[in-house]
Amino acid sequence: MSRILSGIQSSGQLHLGNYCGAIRQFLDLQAQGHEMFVFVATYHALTAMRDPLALRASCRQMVVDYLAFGLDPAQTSIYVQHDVPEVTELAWLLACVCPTSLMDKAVSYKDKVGKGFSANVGLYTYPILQAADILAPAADVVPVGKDQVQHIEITRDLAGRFNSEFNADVFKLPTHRLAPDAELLPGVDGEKMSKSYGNTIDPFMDEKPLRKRIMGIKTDSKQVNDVKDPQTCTIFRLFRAIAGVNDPRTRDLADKYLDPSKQGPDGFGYGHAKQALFDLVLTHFAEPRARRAGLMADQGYIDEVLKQGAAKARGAARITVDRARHAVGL
Ligand code: AQP
Repeated sequence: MSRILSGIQSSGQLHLGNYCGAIRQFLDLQAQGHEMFVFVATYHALTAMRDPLALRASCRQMVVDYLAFGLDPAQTSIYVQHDVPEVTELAWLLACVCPTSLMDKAVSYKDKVGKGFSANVGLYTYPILQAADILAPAADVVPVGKDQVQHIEITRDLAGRFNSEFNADVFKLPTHRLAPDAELLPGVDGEKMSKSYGNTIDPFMDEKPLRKRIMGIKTDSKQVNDVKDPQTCTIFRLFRAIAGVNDPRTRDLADKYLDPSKQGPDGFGYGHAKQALFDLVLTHFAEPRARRAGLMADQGYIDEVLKQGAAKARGAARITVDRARHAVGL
């Protein structure tokens, strides 16, 4: 059995990209019986957020949503990043072996600055903090979406450099795990679905706004009787990511793109595809949607989950940080 670690930034509401890229993997790995650490990355969110109330609310909501999706605190330690100060201590030790050229190569920093995010030092060095998140509890495997693979490579690089520069065997090198059929999910505008780009679909939305959101997905101007390309269509890509590549519903939808008469004499348009996606989201997330309301009403339970999760994460992290301090001569 492996030790698994992953986290999501509390920079907004969880979305279908986070679910397909990360959360679904957490659930699979939990079902396989691995030891799990899943956290809310509040300090990472702070690289961009300037609204304390929104940060606090998003952090709390993310914990509720982890539980609603089916993370089980009996097997998965759920915690918030700022409750484990050992991680930020470790980040400094790692920063001291990190060449600036390694940060210069990180594409997510360039992407975010390119999209108008403030070019602050926290954002620039965020892969170092992410490395500390992973190395502190000595994780073996990090489930991520495609956009995060480079950061796991940076983590391995920093762990190897530290071990070699201090001639000590402090860190084991983790590996990343991509979701089967992993792809970067597009948002309603066709760009990467991202909390901070305003293009997300939230699987917990009430039905009416959810429908409006899905009906607003950008498409080309092909008409009901035109042949359409499923591979380049945002609606189809979202449907396939949720239902699965080999699911008969996905194959049926692809068939209708390629032969609109399969829907009936009136053809098959993007409106039909959007309706199919809306129905799929409601069925696929029926249980989490139902569980969420009960969890929101039980804040005492959420506090207890976080307390226990932080205690477990701190215990594991302290061992690593003490070894790292000893290795550097502190
Ligand atoms: N569009 C996506 N498709 C597939 N996987 C995705 N992930 C995020 N967006 C997609 C995966 O979700 C996990 C947590 O991501 P994160 O919130 O920590 O960082 P992020 O990738 O920067 O996510 P966002 O939504 O884009 O947040 P903001 O806007 O705040 O930067 C990761 O495993 C990620 O791969």
